[in-house]
Amino acid sequence: REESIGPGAMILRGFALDVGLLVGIAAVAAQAPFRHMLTPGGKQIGVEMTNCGAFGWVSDRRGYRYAPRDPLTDLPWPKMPDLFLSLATRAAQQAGFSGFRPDACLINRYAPGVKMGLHQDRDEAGFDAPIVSVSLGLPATFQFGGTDRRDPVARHTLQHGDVVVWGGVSRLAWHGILTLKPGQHPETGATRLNLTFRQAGYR
Ligand code: MD5
Ligand code: FE
Repeated sequence: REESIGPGAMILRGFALDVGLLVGIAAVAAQAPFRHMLTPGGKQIGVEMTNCGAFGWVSDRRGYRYAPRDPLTDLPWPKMPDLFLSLATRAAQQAGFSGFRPDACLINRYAPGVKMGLHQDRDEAGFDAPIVSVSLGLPATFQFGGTDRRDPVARHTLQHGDVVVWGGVSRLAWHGILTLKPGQHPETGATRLNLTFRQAGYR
């Protein structure tokens, strides 16, 4: 159940069905709650976010960056659960990227009506390592373009348990999530969760 969707990009359908992932997310969120961050322009981001691992992605009026501490509590982000690390490493391996060692896991929470506009992930220190993304809960339509903003965009539905690995030139592809449709998922309720594993590379 592998689908290549572009150069270096692969969907592993149903690779992440372990309920331990949801337990892990709940444990992380108990220490570092989901929150709406602010864009540098001062607008609230619709997706609610938290992080685990050595570094977490943060956004505020000063910009986008990776930070070792949660700005809400000034504590280090919660440790990345072993299950998260092993799942991300195995997924990368399966897609042909050995030696993936994520130091950052961003957890995105979508409610119906929420989207993530087209963007590139460029806040990491390097782009050689892939990004591994895990979808849980309600399905979403993923938009996947090229490295140029004007390149054509393909759409893929991501379901509960799907993992996508983005490496090679796809690492810098433009991408986004269309507005989440209302629904109920037996394991997450009216919610989509996404785990995004990265080598942020700050040391
Ligand atoms: C999500 N998250 O489902 C999406 C999809 C993010 C983000 O985009 O930045 O948190 S993860 C898909 C992704 C991640 C990194 C690179 C690429 C896609 N890509 O190059 O296409 O919440
Ligand atoms: Fe992204």
